[in-house]
Amino acid sequence: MLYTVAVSNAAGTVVSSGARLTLNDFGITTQPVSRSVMPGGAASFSVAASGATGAGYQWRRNGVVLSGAVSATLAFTGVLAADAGEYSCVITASQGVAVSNGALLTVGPAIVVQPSGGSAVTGNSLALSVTAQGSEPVSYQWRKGGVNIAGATGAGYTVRVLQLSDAGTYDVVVSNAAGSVTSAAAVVGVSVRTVSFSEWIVSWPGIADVRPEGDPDGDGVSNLMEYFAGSSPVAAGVEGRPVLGMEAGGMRFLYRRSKATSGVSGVVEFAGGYPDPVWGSAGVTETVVDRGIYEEVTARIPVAAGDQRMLVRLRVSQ
Ligand SMILES: [Ca+2]
Repeated sequence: MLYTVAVSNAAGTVVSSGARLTLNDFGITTQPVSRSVMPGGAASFSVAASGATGAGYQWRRNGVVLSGAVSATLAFTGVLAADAGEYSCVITASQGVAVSNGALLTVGPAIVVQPSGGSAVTGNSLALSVTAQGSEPVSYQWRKGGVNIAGATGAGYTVRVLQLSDAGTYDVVVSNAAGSVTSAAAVVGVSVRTVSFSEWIVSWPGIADVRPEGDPDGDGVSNLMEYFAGSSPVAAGVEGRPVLGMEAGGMRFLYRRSKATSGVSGVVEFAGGYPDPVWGSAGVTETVVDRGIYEEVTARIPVAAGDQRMLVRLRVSQ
């Protein structure tokens, strides 16, 4: 561009000789813009400069030169967690060197190791964990049956004292600024811890009689029967006692079978022929209802025509 100057006064006007002015307006006109993308997605950064002649571009990630990234646009397809970082571009032209602003690539979380469930017995603990990658900070929310678990916001979640109600399907939602991903479901099974009679009976504080046939609470139910039913041998009560009733076609005998036992079995027997009974269990059918820590068993006992008197018992043995 050619500039001249005219100077005037009463005597006349003088026009200067031309002076050439070169405007060095080399500079970045388009800065890269921060992006958020989920793993596997696409993203790009672009720069543009004005007044650049013969510009060359060199992108950097976290200040480190990216080999081969020498275009005005840096494009990603199939973004990985490892791509997260701050990107800037150095533009080199005959007019000088300019460095762009930094732009962040925030990559959403990807789950690298899924949580796995398992089975455990009541009273034990069970640890669930997930391994995820993605731009920090990453947050976690564990769920059971799709419902958030209060306070379960770490990469690991431990159920300390398992109860039957802890059985279920767990997953974890992993989030960061770019988005969220939900883990695979981990199925947790919980079964009742079993204990032998000899371990069980001495676990009652201050128990006076630990024999299977003992009845320290004086409720007419032996220790072995209390063990079988899951009732207390030191607190007299009717909970868990068998109940006998009549129904069409026979008798109904309801009893409780604890799941916490081992090495013990119970058989419903009946006898006619009073007063000289002959015990047997032929024809007895049972239906079982799961009540969590015990099973509720309904035994049906056939009654033959002419049976005037019948005895029914639950025989528990170990
Ligand atoms: Ca008793």
